[in-house]
Amino acid sequence: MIPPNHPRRESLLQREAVVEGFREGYVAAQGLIAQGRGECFDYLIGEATQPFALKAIRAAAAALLLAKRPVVSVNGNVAALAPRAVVELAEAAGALIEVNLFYRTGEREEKIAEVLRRHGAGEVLGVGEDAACVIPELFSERRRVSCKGIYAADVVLVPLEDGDRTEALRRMGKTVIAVDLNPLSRTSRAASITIVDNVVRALPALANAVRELRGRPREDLEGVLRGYDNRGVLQEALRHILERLRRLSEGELELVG
Ligand code: PTJ
Repeated sequence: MIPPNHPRRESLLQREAVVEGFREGYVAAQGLIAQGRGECFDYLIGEATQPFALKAIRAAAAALLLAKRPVVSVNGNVAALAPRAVVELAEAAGALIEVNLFYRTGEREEKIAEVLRRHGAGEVLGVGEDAACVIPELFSERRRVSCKGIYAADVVLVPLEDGDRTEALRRMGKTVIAVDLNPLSRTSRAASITIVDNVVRALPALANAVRELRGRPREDLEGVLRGYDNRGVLQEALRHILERLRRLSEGELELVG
């Protein structure tokens, strides 16, 4: 039980959610390590959605609204941390939801689909026989995808993704939106749009941005996308971390929590 006034309550609740998902058998053991890495980067960016993430969120919302076949990909960690946010985002963007796992087992797929359904999802793709199509040149179990989901998608949102698949999806001509707290990861560098933020904050913020931009003329949305520079956004994230560490190290800034 985490006391309501604990200074690190939010972070501890997220950790507990991932551990609980592991105990229930749908978060991979490696997912616990990924969460620890994420916590570390979240510390560095200040555990808040920063301006560089807001830029990426706006571009991602435009890409989702312009998409013909958008898909949200879900793995164990995302199912544990933000199941309701996935469902709300998919509804707002008219996107399909697909389970796609790096450490794939039929049992985990089923359990994740069940978690999503418990949080309001209708159809969940990528489970069992549905993952019958193959992403070329990819050797992890993530190569198996739903033929009517990720395989046919033009825009794929991949929270907590691995670099290989991001690159493979880009080679297939898809727009890849990543959510990754690590601005140095291969995924961050290979994605078309990288939201350097915690999925817990980024997915609801993205759903809001989609609702805000919905109804804007196509040309406006295309303008938002044209003006977006992912390399510049990642450099901004690194400058933010650098400046924050400098201010902390010189006593200009105090940590709260
Ligand atoms: O459920 P599966 O089988 O598909 O496996 C999922 C994991 C996450 C285990 C798998 O994709 C994996 O091994 O990922 P990596 O290579 O550890 O990368 C995870 C990335 O997500 C790292 O760059 C972390 O910094 C980042 N990350 C971790 N937690 C969060 C996060 N980014 C955003 N929000 C988080 N909460």
